[in-house]
Parts: sequence; C-alpha cells; structure tokens
Amino acid sequence: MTDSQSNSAVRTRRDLLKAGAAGVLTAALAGRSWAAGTARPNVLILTTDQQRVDATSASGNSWVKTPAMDSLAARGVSFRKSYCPYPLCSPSRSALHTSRPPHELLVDHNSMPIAESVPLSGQVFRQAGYDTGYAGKWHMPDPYPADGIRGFEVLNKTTRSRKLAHDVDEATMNAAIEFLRRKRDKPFLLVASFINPHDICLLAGGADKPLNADVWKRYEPPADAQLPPLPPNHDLTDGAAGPAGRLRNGDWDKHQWRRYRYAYFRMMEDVDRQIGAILDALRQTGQEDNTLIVFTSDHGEGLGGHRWTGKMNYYDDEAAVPLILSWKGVIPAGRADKDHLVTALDVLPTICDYAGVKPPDVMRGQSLRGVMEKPDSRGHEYVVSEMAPGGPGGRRSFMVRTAKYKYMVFHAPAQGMMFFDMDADPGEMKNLIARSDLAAEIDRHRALLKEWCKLTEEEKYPILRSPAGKAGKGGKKGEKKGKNI
Ligand SMILES: [Ca+2]
Repeated sequence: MTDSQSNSAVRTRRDLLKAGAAGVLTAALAGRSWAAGTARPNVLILTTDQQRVDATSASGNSWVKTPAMDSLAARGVSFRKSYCPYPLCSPSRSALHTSRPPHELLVDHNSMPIAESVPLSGQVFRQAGYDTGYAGKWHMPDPYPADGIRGFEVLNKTTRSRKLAHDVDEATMNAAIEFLRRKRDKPFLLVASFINPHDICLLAGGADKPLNADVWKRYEPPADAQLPPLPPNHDLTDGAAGPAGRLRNGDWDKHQWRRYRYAYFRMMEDVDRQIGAILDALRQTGQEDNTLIVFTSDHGEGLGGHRWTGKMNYYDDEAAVPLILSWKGVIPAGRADKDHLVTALDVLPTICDYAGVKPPDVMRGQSLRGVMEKPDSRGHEYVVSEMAPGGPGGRRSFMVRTAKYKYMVFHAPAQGMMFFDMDADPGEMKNLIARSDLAAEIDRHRALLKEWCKLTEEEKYPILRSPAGKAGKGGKKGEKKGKNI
C-alpha cells in the first residue's frame, strides 16, 4: 500500500466515524417505516467451523446441497474473495469479534484469552442498548465458555466431551431459537456458532478412537454412493515451501480421499439444516425484515487439495471462507461478489455501520456497506492472514492477497516463500517466487506486508507460548489436542 492509499483507507474509516451513527442509520433506513424505538436492526451472526468458501451449492458445488446457506446467498451479497485473518479456530474467531488481527489480541494459538483491553462485539452492542446472546463454540480460551463471554449472555453451556459435533450443534440451534422467540423491547445481537463441518478433523486423524467410529457411522458413504472426485489441485504445488511442502495422510489412496470428501459434504448438510431452522424461527417470529444476517466460517479445510487435510495453510482451501451478508430491502439480493477482497476484520465495522452503533476506537477492517451497495466502489487493496506456528522467540508467517496475486512468507518451522497468480492458477499449483519478470510485483507485496505490520504494530507483540505447550514442534500434538474440540 502506498502512503496515499494507506491514508485513503484511514480517511475512509475516519469519515465514517465523522458521519456518525445517525447519518449512517438514516441512509440505511431510507424508505422504511418502522415504529419509533424499533428502527435499529437486529443482528444475527451465524458461523460454521472449517467451512471452505466453495462448500455450498450456491457457490457452484454439485456435491453438496445447502438450501439454507443458498437462501442467504439469494437474499444478500456473497463474497468469493473472502479470507480469514488466521487459518485456525481461536485466532480467527478472536479477530471476527474485534476487528483486530490475532497478534494484537494476544491470541497466537488456540485456547488463548483475548486481551482484556480490546472490546468484543458483545460489549460494543450491549453498550449501545442491544440484547446480546451467544450460542455455541467460543474457544477464547474455553471452547464452551462456562465462565461467560464479555458482553454476552451465554445461551448454552454444553461441553463437547464424547459428542458428535452434530449433537452439540443441535443444542446451539435450540438455544439460538429460544433466544429469538423471547419477547423484548430492544434489538438483539445473536451469535450462533456451530462446530460442523469440523468433525472432519476426527476423520483426518485416523479411526482408532471410539468417537471417530461414531463419526464414520453417521457419515460413511453407502455402497452405492457416488463419491466426489479428487480436487483438481490434489497434487503438491510445484516449488511448494513452508507447511505447504508437507503431506497429510500421504498413505491414503484415491478411494480414501474421496470417501473423506463425501463425509465432509454430509457434515455440511447437517449444519445447513440447523442454520435453516434458525432462519425459519427468525421468519416465524416476524423478525426477518428487521434483521441483518452475517454468515461466515473461521477457516477452511484442505479436503485433499495439495494432499492436505485440516487448516494451518494459506491456500484458498484453508484460508478462504464464506462471507454472506443479507438484510431484506437494504442489502442487494443475490449478488456474488467475485471482485472485492474482504476479511473477517470487516464484520464488526459493517454491523456497527448498519446498526448505527458506535464502533470501537481502533478497528483494522472496514465497513463493507460501500462495496455492497455500490459495486464500483474501491475496497481493500489487499488483505492479510497470519500464523504463529512457532513459540516464543519465533516469527509469524504471513499471506498477502491482492486482486490478482497471493504472496506467502514462512519463517518456522519450515521456511520459504510462495507467490501465485490467482487468475491464471486458482488451484495454486505453481510457485512463481523465483520468476524474475515478477520481481517488482513480489516487492510490491512485501511492501504491503511491511505497511500492514507497521499499522498493526506487529513487532510490539512477541509470539506467546501455546497453552498446548507443543508449539515449535510442527504443531502436530497441539493440533491433535484441538481435534476433540
Ligand atoms: Ca475452527
């Protein structure tokens, strides 16, 4: 980002603040005629866990049927160049609810608490007079927050122990529906945070545990099932570096990969049904027209791309996530946005903008209202994702995505850099980092990353020790710990 572009991004945010909540609200509500006192929209945030950006039928995937998610796409804007700020659960979720990158939140690994000094979405909306409820998985630090979440009423206090994700998600769905049916005299912010299709992690880890057998029992393809084919990018990248140079389940044959992919899409269908039940309840309680809905996921899933299962990689397989926003009559319906780069950091600025809620003083994302309502608007020049696979004393790795290219730099445990032409090579099969004719472009991406790290004071935040205590050793044991979450 050049200085003038950087200033432009900052200026945009400042101008929004200057415009003030009232001005924003007036524009959003033009032409509407709600009774005084009920004009502010409800906000419903629906999240899944480990959902690829292409795992819905609305995105053109014929191996899965997701009518509920498709209905959200049909009534809103679905972003296709949408990235998580860190391809792992807790860091990504912490960024979603704060509009700050994980390093600024002291959430470099799973199961870490968010820095107390940073306000959470629930606090921001509760302060503005909203009724705030949270159902389902949290994970900062506890997967299910028995001790509460700042700014939220915790709606279900279930635990994951020995249960299928589907069963925990059923409790999340019921708690969210109960919250929607309550009588109240103020608007609400409701988060319903589902686990599926995260149970795919259990199947990636082998079948030696009783719960894994239960998962296979539910999702095993019948003998006559048509299995999804291998992905076009199933092979390793030519010139792969960093964690992308490693294999997961290198001994699997083609059938095992296809069976794995089949199970993933069935998990998607389970969580889609549960999301559909929440959308039904919203409609049945007469709140659909006055509710802004955000749908997203914390990170993707390799699903056999580059012979990878799980997350902790910067390929689109793992780092690209769905982001759909809808509000009947306000947000344009049925548009797939394939141009604008967006990130979970943009969610809090966007919902504050539409709700007329005073946002936190510091946010690193921007409201997406401009690019949704005026598609010719310029959005982000770039978005960044980060990882901290090493422990204290280590350095973070980064991904920088621009309109056409993606740059990755790794420091530990494996080193290297990668550069992809995302238009010519969407499967990210050919690493172009050594191409001399692209040297200026690669330098531009390095400069953008430097600018981002300066803006977010990255050097000020050394990497903390992982609570799993296994950081710096390839993360394998830490990841195993996370598999039962
Ligand atoms: Ca996750």
